[in-house]
Amino acid sequence: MSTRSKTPRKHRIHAIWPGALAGLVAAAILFAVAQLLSVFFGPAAAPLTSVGSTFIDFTPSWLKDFAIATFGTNDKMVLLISMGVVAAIFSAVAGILARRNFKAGAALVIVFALVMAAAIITRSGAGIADLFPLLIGTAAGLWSLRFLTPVPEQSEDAEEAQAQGSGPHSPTAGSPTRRTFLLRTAALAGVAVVAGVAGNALSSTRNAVRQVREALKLPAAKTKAAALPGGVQAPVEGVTPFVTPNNDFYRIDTALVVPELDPANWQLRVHGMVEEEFTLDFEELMGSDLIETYVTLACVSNVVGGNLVGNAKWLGYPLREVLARAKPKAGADMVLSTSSDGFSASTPLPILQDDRDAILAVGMNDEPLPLQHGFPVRMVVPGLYGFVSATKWVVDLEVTTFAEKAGYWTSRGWSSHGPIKASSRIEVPKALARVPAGKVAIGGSAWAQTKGISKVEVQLDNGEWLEAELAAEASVDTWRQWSYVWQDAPAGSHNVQVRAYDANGELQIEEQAPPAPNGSSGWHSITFTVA
Ligand SMILES: Nc1nc2c(c(=O)[nH]1)N[C@H]1C(S)=C(S)[C@@H](COP(=O)(O)O)O[C@H]1N2
Ligand SMILES: [Mo]
Repeated sequence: MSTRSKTPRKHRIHAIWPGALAGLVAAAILFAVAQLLSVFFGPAAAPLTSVGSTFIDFTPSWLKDFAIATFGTNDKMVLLISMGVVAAIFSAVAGILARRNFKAGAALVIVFALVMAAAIITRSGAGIADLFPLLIGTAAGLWSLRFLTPVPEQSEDAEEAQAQGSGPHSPTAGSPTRRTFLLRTAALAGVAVVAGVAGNALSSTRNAVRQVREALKLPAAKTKAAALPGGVQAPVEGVTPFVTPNNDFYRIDTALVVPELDPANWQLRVHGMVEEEFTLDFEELMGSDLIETYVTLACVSNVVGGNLVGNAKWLGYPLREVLARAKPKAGADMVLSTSSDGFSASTPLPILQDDRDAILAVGMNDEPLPLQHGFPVRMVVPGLYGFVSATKWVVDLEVTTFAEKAGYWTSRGWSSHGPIKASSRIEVPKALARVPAGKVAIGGSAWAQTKGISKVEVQLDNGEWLEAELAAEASVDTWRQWSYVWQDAPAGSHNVQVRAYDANGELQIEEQAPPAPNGSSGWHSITFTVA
C-alpha cells in the first residue's frame, strides 16, 4: 500500500520532466530549422530577429533608456537572453501539456508560431515569402514534439510496466520507453545543434553587411541641420509625421534583392567629361565635411493624393564639392549616376553645382542609410523626383550630356528631366471617412521643393476658396503642413479640395495628369460624411 501511495507523485514527476525536455528540444528544432532557412530570405524571415526587433519597437522609451543605461551595448544580448528564457518556459509548458493532451500542447506551439509570424510580417520590407522558414520550422517542431510524446494509453502502459518493476527496458510496442525517449531526445537535440551552427555560419557570411551597418558609427556633421521650428506639425490629429521614420519611408526601386555593399569595398568612380577623374572611398567620404539637411523626397509615380513622398534628415557630402574637384569640361550638362545593380539616373549638372543641398548621403534620420534606402551611399537632390536624382547604392558618377546618355527610366519612356511639381494633399479626414458633427479638422501637407509653400487654400462643397492655416516651415526643401477647421459642418456628404501656391505665388497645376512621363498634377479632393 505504501508503494501505491507513492506512485502518483512519481507519476507526476515522470510526466513533468520528459514533457519539459520534449518541449525544449522541439522548440530548439523549430528555431534551428527556421533560422537556417531564413538565411535564404529577407532579414525579417529570421523569427528571432523579427521578434526581437518588434519587441524593441514596442519597448516604451523609459524601458529602452533603462536597458541602455543598465546594460550598455549589451542591451541586445540581455534582450536575447530574456527572449530565450521566455521561449524556454513556453516550450516546456507546451511539452508538458502535450503529454496529457497532445492537441493542447500543439495548439500552444501554433499560438507561439502565430505571434512570431505577426512579428515577421509586420517588419518593414517583409513579404509573405518571409514566413516560409517559420512555417517549415513549426512543422518540424510539431513533428519533433509528436515524436517525443508517447501516445496517452501507451504512456500509461509504459509507466505501469515500469511501476510493476518490469524495468525501464521493457519493449512496449511503439511506445517510447525511457531509453528510446532519451535516445530520440538526444538525436533531435543533436540535429538542432547542427542546424543551429550551420544557420549561424551561413548567415554570418551572408549578412555581414547588415552587421557592418549596425556597428557603423556616423561622424558628426560639420554643419548641423537647424533645429526644427516648433509647430512644423499641423495641429490636426492623424496628419503625417513631419519627419518620416525610416521604417515608414516609402521604398521604390528596381532591386529584387536589396544590394548588400560593404562600405570597406565601396568606391565611387567620378569620371567622364572632367579635368580630373578620381575615385572616392568610404573612409574618405566619412572624413569629409558632412552636412545635415532636411529634404522631402518624392517619387514621380506618386498619384495626386498618394503617399510616395517622405521627409527625412539626411547626412552627407555636397555633390558640388565632388564636382568642383572633378572640374567638368565645357559642354557637359548632365551627371549620370549609376548604382551597383545597374540602375541609373540623369541629373542636370547645374543643379548639382548650385547652392541647394544636393548630397551623397550616408545617414538618414541619425542612422546609417537602411540597406533598402541605399546603404552605404545614395544621392539626395532637393527638387527632383527620385528617378532622375536619388540613386541608391551609388557607385559611379559620369559627367556627360543629355544628348549622349540616358538614365534607366528615361530609356523606358519617362522624361529625361524631372523637377518635382508643386503638390498638396488632404490627409485628414481620410477619403470616405465618417466624422462626428460639429468642428471638423482638415489637414495635410504641401510641397514645392527648393521654392517653399506660401499659401494653401481649401474649398468646401465647391464653394469659395478659403485660406488654410500654414504650419511652420522647416526649409524650402521640405513639405509644409496645413490645416483648416470647419466650424459647423452640417450632417451629410461633403467634398473638400486643396491647392497650394509656391513661394513665388505660383499656383500648382490644376490640370489632371497621370504620373507618366514627368509626374502627376491636379488638385486633390476627397469626399467624407458628417454623421
Ligand atoms: N539603385 C536605385 N536607386 C533608386 C531607384 C532604383 O530603382 N534603384 N529608384 C529611384 C526612385 S524612382 C525613387 S522615387 C527613389 C526612392 O527612394 P527610397 O526608396 O529611398 O524612398 O529612389 C531612386 N533611386
Ligand atoms: Mo520614383
